[in-house]
Amino acid sequence: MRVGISCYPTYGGSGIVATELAMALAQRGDEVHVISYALPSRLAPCTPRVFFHEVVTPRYPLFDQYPPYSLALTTKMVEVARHQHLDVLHVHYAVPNAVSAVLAREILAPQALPVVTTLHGTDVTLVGADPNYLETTRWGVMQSDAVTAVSQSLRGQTVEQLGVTNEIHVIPNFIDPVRYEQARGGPGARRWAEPGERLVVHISNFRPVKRVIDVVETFRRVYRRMPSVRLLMVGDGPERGRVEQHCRENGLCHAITFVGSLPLIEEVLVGADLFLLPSESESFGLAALEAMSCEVPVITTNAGGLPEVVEEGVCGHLLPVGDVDGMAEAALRLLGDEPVRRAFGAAGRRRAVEEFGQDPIVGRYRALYERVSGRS
Ligand code: GMT
Repeated sequence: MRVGISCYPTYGGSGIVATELAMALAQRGDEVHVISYALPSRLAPCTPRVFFHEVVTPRYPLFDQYPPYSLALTTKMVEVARHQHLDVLHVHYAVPNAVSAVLAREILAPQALPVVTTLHGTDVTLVGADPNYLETTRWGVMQSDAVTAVSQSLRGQTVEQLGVTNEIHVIPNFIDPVRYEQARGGPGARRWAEPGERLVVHISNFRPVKRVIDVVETFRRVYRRMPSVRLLMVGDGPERGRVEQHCRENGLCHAITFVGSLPLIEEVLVGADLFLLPSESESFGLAALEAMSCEVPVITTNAGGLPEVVEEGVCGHLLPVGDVDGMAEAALRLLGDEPVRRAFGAAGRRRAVEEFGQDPIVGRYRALYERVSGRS
């Protein structure tokens, strides 16, 4: 098939899932055209059968600081669909991608361009439900030929907050098991550790919803009772300055390493002892799944879709949002009991591969493409 995939290229989970899907489809023989305003960070260079199309939004004095990105995106979608003969256009993140895709479909008619929209989380819960975007987001979702959400929790929130009435298929995020097997031989996270140090890792885009101060507060409580522990903070974003300041104020700089954004996340997960994700809300929690797939136990919150990913008491612990004392206690228990910590890690890896392995999940997307394009 010829598949168009539109996504955000940055380090957010939706762009990662879209890019991994593009590469997996291409590996199986499909031709994939990725449409975005920059090259997605996860896209491996020179991947056969994956082609990148950059959305350029020209500036003009009249636009001031508001150039019409959605129109440039729609135009690029039309161009790519027309000249590359796309069978289907799959957009990741509803705002504004679903609206642009539906508009492209209307412009192209009578050429058929079925639109599949995957909802990822903040496109419903924060951005899409904002009154300034609500009507267009709902319209884009309702007009799509098929809609998927990455968890049951997100499906429920979409119905509740956007008021959409069309069918929403739950297709969870996935991991490529091989990727982590390949990293296992190398130093992984240990390259940032002193010999004998235990390593706790956090990965996110440092947005308020991730509650990064809770990461440090949890770690501070652990460090008080276990000084041979180090925190690796991976990623970047608006809260980074505030959290670095918090580390300085609490005299923790020597025990915390800010690594910045990294495209190969397995390189900071393999060899880590624990993963911390104290988010306020999380439709799925791809970073938690990636940690599980690297045999790293997860301590997180029971918010949103996280309980669908992390199994309480089996591969990690789920605590109420803001319960930094509880998270620290859970972390200390696991860090202090190596056989149990290892058993949690192994259970997480098993769950990641069995429930969220790439092949069956990519197959479900493909089946959806065949259905909407009338091939099945
Ligand atoms: O806020 C983020 O983490 C970025 C956002 C995105 O769309 O890039 O992530 C959302 O999509 C991910 C992939 O499906 C999910 O794993 C994240 O849980 C979700 N984030 C939130 O719901 C806050």
